[in-house]
Amino acid sequence: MIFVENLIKTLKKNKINFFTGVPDSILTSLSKKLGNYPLKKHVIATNEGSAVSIGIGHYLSTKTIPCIYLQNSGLSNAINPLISIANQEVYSIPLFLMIGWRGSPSKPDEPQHKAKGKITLKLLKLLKIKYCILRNEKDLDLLKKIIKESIKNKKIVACLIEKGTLKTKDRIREKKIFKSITRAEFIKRFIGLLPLRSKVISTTGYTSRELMEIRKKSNINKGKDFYMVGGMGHSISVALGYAHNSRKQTFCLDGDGSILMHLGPMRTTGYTKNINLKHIILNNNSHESVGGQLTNAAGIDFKRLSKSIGYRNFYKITNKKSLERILKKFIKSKGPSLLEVKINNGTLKNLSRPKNLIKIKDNFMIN
Ligand SMILES: Cc1ncc(C[n+]2csc(CCOP(=O)(O)OP(=O)(O)O)c2C)c(N)n1
Repeated sequence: MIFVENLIKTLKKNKINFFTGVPDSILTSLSKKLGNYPLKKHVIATNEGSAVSIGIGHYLSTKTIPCIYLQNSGLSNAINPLISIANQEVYSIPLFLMIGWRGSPSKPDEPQHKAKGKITLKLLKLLKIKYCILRNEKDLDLLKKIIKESIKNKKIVACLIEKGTLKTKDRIREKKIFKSITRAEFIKRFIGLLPLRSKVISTTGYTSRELMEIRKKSNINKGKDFYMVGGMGHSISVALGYAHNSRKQTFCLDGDGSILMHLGPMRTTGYTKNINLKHIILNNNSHESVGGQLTNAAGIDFKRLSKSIGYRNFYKITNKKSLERILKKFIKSKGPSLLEVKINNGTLKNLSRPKNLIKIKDNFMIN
């Protein structure tokens, strides 16, 4: 076990004072601490490649090493700027990566995390990134060593942290939230109103888990689901690829963190003009599935954004009263249409996780 306060202290002693990254559940206590930092010292990025690049820019202007935090699944987003810009054979830019190691072979985890967890160390070796694994406070000495090496040789280094390692000395206070619409309330109405034989592609995290749970409990079988258990940010692209070759009504149940991770495909959706494609953003302005860190989606005018990039229609739901009326209009509309649903944080308890993924895929592919 490691206190996050001691981890941050070690970084500060080694002149690491700037943080950027994409939140991860293993690193939640770090995110909570960074939540109190000024923008100058902490920037939440939309994807891990962008976080690495912000870190590169930080080094160019300050000559100090940034801390880039990420889940190991995000290593794939990060690889491009890591290998093509920061790598020692290119610009040789020192960076410190703090990686939440989901699917580490010593911890039970979900199929998508197991697959990435197994190859994480191999990936780092292939990228010639020296790493240490932080399991207890003694390991902070290893951390000091590799940071020194990073400074001296101007190279990228990393530490890996497994589930349950980081703790905080703070008492975590649960925020009381005023509930208008929750994700679950929306999903219940949504699957009730779905046209027969429609398809739903749902995003990573609580959205897919709640959709699966609500389907199971309510026994509503109109439509079939494909759960994006990984590949965060790619749900709309999968939905687009599906709708492009099908006459089925195709719905993408997306999150604000997810859509911001890869915003470009919204433009592809806009210009391909598929009439059967309907895109829903469940906007809670946060990465709720990994601890509720801000996404900063709150200030975005999705109406103007969607119109300017070619969506035919835009709808918005902000309260329970108008939910059903607007949802019906959206479902009937000619796509591509965007529906923004303002939701409050709050998730169903004891959610199960999609497990038999091959069966889910096979079932989705049957008419
Ligand atoms: C590439 C990648 N980076 C980070 C994560 C960790 N992660 C899982 S869900 C999630 C938050 C998603 O936020 P949002 O789409 O707004 O949905 P919410 O959790 O609020 O329902 C994050 C960051 C991931 N799965 N994949």
